Amino acid sequence: MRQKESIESIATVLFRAEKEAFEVDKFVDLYPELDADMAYRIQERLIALKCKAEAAKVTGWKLGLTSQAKQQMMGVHEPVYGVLLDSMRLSEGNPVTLAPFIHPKIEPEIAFVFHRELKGPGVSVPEVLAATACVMPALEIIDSRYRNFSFTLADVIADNASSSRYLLGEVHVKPDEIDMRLSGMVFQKNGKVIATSTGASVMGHPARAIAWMANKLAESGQSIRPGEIVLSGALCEATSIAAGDTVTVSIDGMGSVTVVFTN
Ligand code: 0L1
Ligand code: MG
Repeated sequence: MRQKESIESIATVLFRAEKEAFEVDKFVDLYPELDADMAYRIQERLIALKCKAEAAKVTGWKLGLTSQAKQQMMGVHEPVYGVLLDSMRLSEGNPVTLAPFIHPKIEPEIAFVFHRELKGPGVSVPEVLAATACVMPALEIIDSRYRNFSFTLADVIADNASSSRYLLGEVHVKPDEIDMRLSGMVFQKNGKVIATSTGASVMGHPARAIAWMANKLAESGQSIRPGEIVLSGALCEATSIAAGDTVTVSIDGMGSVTVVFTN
């Protein structure tokens, strides 16, 4: 009973923090029982609140903490997942106001779109690729609701893996047309290259992150459904954004996607 009440109150605070753009302190100190399993239940409740308030629909999933560096920093050996809603998707070409955000950062990713259900357990990289309709470059805006992006694993899961908004590129590539591990990525801010990497920086292959997620989702009876979009994890560290910034990700063989920020 106490856990149900804790889930409801944490989800409600995180929902309000995003809507009203204020920071909160991490919850683990107040709720010692908060672990990863409970955090995924909070995330489900938070998503239900957002869907109701925004008349939004679930359109896919995102992975976070896919790089070794981030996992080591958090002292964990697994990524995390969050949920994407149609209300989080932005279109390339429209300037994005920073008004709704707390302390946004942006990161480049490879997005997958699925034409077949992926249901664990036992999902492998070849199965992910066989179920993939196409891949494309993506920019994810993350905006943790926690003060100074300071959180534990359970806190960040509850906060829907810091998700906020995302944009997709327009060139859609079939997964058998490229070797994503070797796809070179250039990340630019205001015309300057701020990072480079390849698809292999996401757990050796972005599809490996998605296989992990399909298998993890199976633990709660969920799956990746046909038509869903999945952001497979950051290709380099996220960078902060300010009004006037222009950010572009270009990925070899997949084209690019650009976003401009305003006040
Ligand atoms: O999409 C991400 O990689 C974010 C995962 C959560 C951790 C963070 O906010 O840095
Ligand atoms: Mg991300």
